[in-house]
Amino acid sequence: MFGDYDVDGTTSVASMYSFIKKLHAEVGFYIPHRYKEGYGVSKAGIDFARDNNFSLVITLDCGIKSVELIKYANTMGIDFIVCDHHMPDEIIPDAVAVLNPKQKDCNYPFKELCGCGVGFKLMCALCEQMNIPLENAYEYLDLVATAIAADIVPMNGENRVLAFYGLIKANTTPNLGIKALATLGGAKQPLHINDLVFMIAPRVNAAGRMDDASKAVQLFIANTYEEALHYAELLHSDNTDRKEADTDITAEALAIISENQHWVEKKSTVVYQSHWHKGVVGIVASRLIEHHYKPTVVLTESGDYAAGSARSVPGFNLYEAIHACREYLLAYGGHFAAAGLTLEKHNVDLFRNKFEEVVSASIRQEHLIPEIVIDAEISFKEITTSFYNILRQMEPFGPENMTPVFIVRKVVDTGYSKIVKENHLRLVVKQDDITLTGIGFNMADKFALVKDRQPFDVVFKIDENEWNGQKTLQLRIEDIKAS
Ligand SMILES: [Mn+2]
Repeated sequence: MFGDYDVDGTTSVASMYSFIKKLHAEVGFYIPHRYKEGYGVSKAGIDFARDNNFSLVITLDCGIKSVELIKYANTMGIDFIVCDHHMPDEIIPDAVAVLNPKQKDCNYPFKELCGCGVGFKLMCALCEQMNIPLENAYEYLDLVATAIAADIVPMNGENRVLAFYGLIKANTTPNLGIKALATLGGAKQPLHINDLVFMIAPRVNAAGRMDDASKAVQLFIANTYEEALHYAELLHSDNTDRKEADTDITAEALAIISENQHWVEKKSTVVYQSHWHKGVVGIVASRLIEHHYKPTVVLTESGDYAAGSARSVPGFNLYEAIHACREYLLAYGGHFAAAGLTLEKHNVDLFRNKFEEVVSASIRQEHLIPEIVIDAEISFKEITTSFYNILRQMEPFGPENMTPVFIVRKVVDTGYSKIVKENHLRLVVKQDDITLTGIGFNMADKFALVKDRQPFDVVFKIDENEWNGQKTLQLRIEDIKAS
């Protein structure tokens, strides 16, 4: 098994490894190092297969672009099965089988599986072929659900079905690794899809960012809870390091931006510091966008060069903009919303100017204003338990099937709204004669709009709050504005 160092890669390797091992086959796994080897099939990985006498490599969540390396492996008598969901190039690798629903001639009806989903399909097919119960594959549905949630694939069609059953598995007989991570992270039962995204994904990804993602596979293939807990603690500590680096670097980057006041006027942000940790520059770019809402590039030193990550604001094609700056770049790649790039250190300023020129010429004013898509206007009297239960039938939520967002107009403070824990806003508000409570994280600055008892509009999702065994509905506030 050869996979990627992210959640999709490690869950797919872990599930396929455990599945094949149960069939009494000699099996091993290999996760490339994020910095030493990079993404995709690596030469070091093939050499590992040769040195350990493996005759077949199954790639998971990668491989579709590794035409040359697979050819190289073939010369040493190593066959490949490619399970991938990334967009293929013109030339498909010469493997004994290539499973990828995005191939031009692939008639598989659902195109949006994640890498772990493609691996799962191979397991199901093997069960049928070998006449063993499909439950042998279903055992890994919680890992599949985790990968679907973390890889940001559409939560519709088959993905929604797999995630639905995967969540049931995660809440009844979970993979020991998921159980250990959820316990360490203090997750409340039952787990929701968001717990998989925010509790499990950052910890698994932290392993690849800060160190070596192999231990994420070790976690998911652990045979005992004690063993799983051991690896979960390692991931937990990588995540603590990651958070620290992330917080420190974000603070430094924000300070750099505010020291250069004219940058605040710009349509783009490009920051560079040689000592920043490579593993978190993408996360930092996303954080900077929360403060300065514009396309953002965060660079650090990587060997002799400057390298880093770029993140966009919705609606703006970042890849095109990076591509237009290629005269200053040594390498770049990515897509609409995110990209990676490498350049000569002495070109950082030139790149910053060019990028600003390109972005300011092509970005539309509306792209620079954060947008909330509101699904419907309702009134407080419609927010009932039965309404909430109907909404829940549409779970699991995710891309293409987002948690519904509502607006209620002309609500008024009851006098009990207040700021809690310094920067959160606790609302106790009414519309007509119905009172509801709500919480707005990091929205203390909006309190001024509330406290003078003037009517305001509130945009929110509906949440269930459990306190002392009592369940009540509350608003999770997204935004408020004067009516
Ligand atoms: Mn993937």
